Amino acid sequence: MIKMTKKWMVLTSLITVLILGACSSNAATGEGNSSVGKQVNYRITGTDPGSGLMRLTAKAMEDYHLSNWTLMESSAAGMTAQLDKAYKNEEPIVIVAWSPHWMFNTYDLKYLEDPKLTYGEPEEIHTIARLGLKKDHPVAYEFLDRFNWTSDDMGEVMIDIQNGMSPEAAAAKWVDGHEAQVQEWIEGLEPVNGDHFTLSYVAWDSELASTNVVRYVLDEKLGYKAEALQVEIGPMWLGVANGDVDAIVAAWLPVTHMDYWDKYGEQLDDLGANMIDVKSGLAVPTYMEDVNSIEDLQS
Ligand code: PBE
Repeated sequence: MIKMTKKWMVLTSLITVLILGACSSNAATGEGNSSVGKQVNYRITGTDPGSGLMRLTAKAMEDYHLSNWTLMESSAAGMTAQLDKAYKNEEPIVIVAWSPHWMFNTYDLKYLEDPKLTYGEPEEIHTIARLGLKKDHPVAYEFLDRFNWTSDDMGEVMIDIQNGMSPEAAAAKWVDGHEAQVQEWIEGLEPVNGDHFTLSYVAWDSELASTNVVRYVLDEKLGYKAEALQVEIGPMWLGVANGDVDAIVAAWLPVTHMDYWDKYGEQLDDLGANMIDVKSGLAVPTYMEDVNSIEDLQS
């Protein structure tokens, strides 16, 4: 009788092991009890080094005790390529994400809850000018001061670019299709005669859209010869602070680019928000049903 029970015990534990094994093969969909960390090799798919989101994610890893996780450097395009690959195979992936971004239209994604508010509340994208711009280029300055739009507006440009249109053509299409809105930005401004103007931006999809729209308006409506230089985030802030660049429309404040603002703010003219209610954080595909909060990455 006693022997029999032991046999049964061995058998039941064997069955348990088998069941657990079977469950972990469900890892791809986030089901079963394999931790999300194991499923993704404790990797967060990041974006460009130096970007606000990389700094905030490093902080999130401290705030949420994710010391065994690694934040992988990439770029905005590299991140979406990895997301696309994982998504097509329904594989688990944890990414740094921000909106507005076309990825939220193309894929079913969810932001992970951030109860410690490491990524802050929804924030704004600001237009920043070099000191002296108002005096040197009053027409461009006034337009930039008025420039503001919504994430839906920006989404139209981003999706056209994503569908293969050049950023210049997508921006031109948007401006030509939104005459009344553009007119508000330039009402009463006397076009100049070919003055040079320099914008710079980082190759984030959101800023590719906004910078090209602004450049097109400066060129086509206000008589400037404007160029848009694509740079890394550090040089973008430094360039406008030291006056090499006239303006940027890519400052995510007050949280994401806080360190750059702290460093250069006194040498800059903040023209205020060109978009409100923008957001960033960590996100996963919605098929990872059991993962809803950054805290869920701890197990
Ligand atoms: N982003 C897109 C940038 C700002 C815009 C969220 C990747 C960043 O993290 O700095």
